[in-house]
Amino acid sequence: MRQHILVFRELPPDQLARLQAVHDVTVANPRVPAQLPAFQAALATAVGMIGSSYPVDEALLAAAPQLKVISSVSVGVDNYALSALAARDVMLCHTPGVLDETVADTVFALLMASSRRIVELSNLVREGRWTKNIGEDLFGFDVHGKTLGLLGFGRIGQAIARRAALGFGMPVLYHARRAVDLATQAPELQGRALHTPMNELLARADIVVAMLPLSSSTRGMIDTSVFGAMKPGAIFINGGRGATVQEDALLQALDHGTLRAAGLDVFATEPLPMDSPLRTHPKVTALPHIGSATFETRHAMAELATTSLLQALAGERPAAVFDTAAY
Ligand code: 8YV
Repeated sequence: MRQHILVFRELPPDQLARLQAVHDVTVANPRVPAQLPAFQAALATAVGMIGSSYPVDEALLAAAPQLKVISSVSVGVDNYALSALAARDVMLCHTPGVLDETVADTVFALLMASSRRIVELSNLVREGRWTKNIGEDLFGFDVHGKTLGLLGFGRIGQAIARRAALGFGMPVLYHARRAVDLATQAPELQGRALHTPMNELLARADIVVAMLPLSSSTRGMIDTSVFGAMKPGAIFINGGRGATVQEDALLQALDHGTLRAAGLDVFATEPLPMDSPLRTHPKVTALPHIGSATFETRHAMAELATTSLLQALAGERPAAVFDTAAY
């Protein structure tokens, strides 16, 4: 039976065509002012929605009485009112797995760029300021052999640990709600990644990477006490969600020397406001949330999200359903 689907963020044409072949599709991006009326009108009869980067809250759900399934083109689900979805028995699909390696690459690029001051020194050349052999004032810090501390050790955290331990000879410490059974989940990391209490990890890590989802328990958890417990001169990377970090505390740590540098792909407010001190801070390498932003991976995410939506609307159990009832 053809059902009404609302596409609220642009899909690759081949994936849009898969949906249009089976269902009646409205494409309306609420972030584009001219498309907002069409988006709001379509909500009334939408049975399925697919997209990302837009808050789906109680008010929106109240305007979508027919809604049965949302397929998010993201692994993170912090844009969704999870308990409201559970209460309305609206299924939420997401895209875990297909982006792990790409996000891990992004995090490692940030880690290397922050440690070796890549952006700053590339700008020095670009701006014609390379006029003599560089001196100690422009030296960076080695990455290979340094101790990596991971806050969060899910699939992406483990992909980062593989790069660090196997590619850069880095001892890896990780902190997570529970230890991971490496023998079954990541045998290549056995003896190379250690489940470590938070304060010990912070005291020992040369580079701390946050790879945390955003939830009520992680919001603002990286605060002054966390930065204060870090090794003097540590480097901080955030590849998960900006709101897990108290950005004022981060600025303090950067300005008062606890942190040598920070590499940030995510921020509490995105896009980063023009007046954010993080945008121009000399010790910060900032990226516009590009974790998964490659042609291959964004297409793979859209493909998985489209498949999940088609399966759900056909009454099948999609591969990647997020357990909203747990929230
Ligand atoms: C998404 C991400 O592209 O998947 C996630 O959770 O953060 C990114 O891969 C982004 O959420 C889309 O806005």
